[in-house]
Amino acid sequence: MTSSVSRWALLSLVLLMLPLGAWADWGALNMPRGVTQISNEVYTLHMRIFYVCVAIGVAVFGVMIVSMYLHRKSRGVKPADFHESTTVEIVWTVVPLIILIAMAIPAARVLIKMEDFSDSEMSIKVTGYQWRWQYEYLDSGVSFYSQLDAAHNQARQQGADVDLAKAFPGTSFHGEEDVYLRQVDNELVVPVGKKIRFLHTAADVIHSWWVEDLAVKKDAIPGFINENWALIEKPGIYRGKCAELCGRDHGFMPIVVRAVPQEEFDTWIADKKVAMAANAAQADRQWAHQQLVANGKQVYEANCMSCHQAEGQGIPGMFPAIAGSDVATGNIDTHVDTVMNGVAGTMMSKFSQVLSDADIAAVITYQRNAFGNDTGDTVQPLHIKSLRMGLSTDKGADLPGKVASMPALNSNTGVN
Ligand code: HEC
Ligand SMILES: [Cu+2]
Repeated sequence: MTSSVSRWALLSLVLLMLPLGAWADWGALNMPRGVTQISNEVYTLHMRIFYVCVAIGVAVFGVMIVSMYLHRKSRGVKPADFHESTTVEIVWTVVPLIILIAMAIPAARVLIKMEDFSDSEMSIKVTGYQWRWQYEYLDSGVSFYSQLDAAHNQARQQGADVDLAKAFPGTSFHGEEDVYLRQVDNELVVPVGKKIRFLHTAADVIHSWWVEDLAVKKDAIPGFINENWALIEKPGIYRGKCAELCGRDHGFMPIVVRAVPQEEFDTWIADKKVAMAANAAQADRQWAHQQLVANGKQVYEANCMSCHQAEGQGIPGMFPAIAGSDVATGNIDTHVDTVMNGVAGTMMSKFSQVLSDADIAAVITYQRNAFGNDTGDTVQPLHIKSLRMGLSTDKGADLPGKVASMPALNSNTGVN
């Protein structure tokens, strides 16, 4: 008898200790502290309120358990039959009220700080698309798109838990295996020590820009502009994700913020401007067919392959094949229109805003000459540029002087 009791006690002790294992990972379970002053204040507030809740929980359940134990039937306790106690009612109204007010004051203080956009030193407009982010540095005019890194995107097509090294023996993930599906092609680079105002909106459905370490999370709603700000003190890479169920691939629009010292940021912005100008200029010259095909292959792999597949074979019933496609081997205008404007109501999205003229021309030329589509056709970037400007195509060829003075168009590649 004694031994069975002690065995039972030992077992309970072991069971009680099991959750201790979880303590080791408490940091991963809890809200992160983050790297901004606000994120630290949010964290402190969260912990304070958490401890208040724990204290209330312990007090309420403690009283309940103790009174149930002391007044249990087997002890022969007679139930009291009193009604209405004004004192008790006043106490249990006033005490929670005081606790609520005591919690609301610091909470309101932090919330007001979070909504204070005064004195921001730079603004970045963040637009959500299915499934990429557009970043526009309003102070310098630099703008680009950021989407799931192509290598990661390819890997996920093979299944969510592939061994990256095995799946792509030749591909280098730059040691990024541990950030599988959280890597982007173009990072959002920002300076440390500057109050940055973010303006959030979306171009299709509702997205939500969420970077935990910055304590920044705002819905991006078409037709609305939401504000947010962050002042990052420590250089580093901070990762986030779209926190809205924004469509089939909503899990694949990661966010990567790289905070760098001011001088490094200035160099980066300057390089970005040069690259954007170079990109815009590329639309004004005639390209060799082979060059377009070569560039088009890269654009295809980064932007189209996830649906239309590596050999252009598509996925029957979901994504049409490009190999032998009527569109990719037929009328060029239809092909251009499909890529630039998408097909409404399908997964084929509009690429005119996402890709540069040079990239659109290249990918169309590639599709018309790859996968056995031997049309021999060439589509020049100037053709796309003219279309975009509402000019008739055949005049495009003698317009380089005119178009060169137009504002630079957004571009995605060549700017890394
Ligand atoms: C998210 C998936 C997806 C991506 C990415 C995508 N497409 Fe599509 N694409 C589709 C779907 C779906 C259709 C069929 C639309 C329809 O129903 O007409 C399509 C149709 C097409 C067609 C017409 C094919 C035919 O024979 O009907 C072309 C050409 C095309 N896409 C080119 C591209 C190019 C170029 C890119 C990359 C810049 C691209 N697509 C990226 C999903 C995608
Ligand atoms: Cu989204």
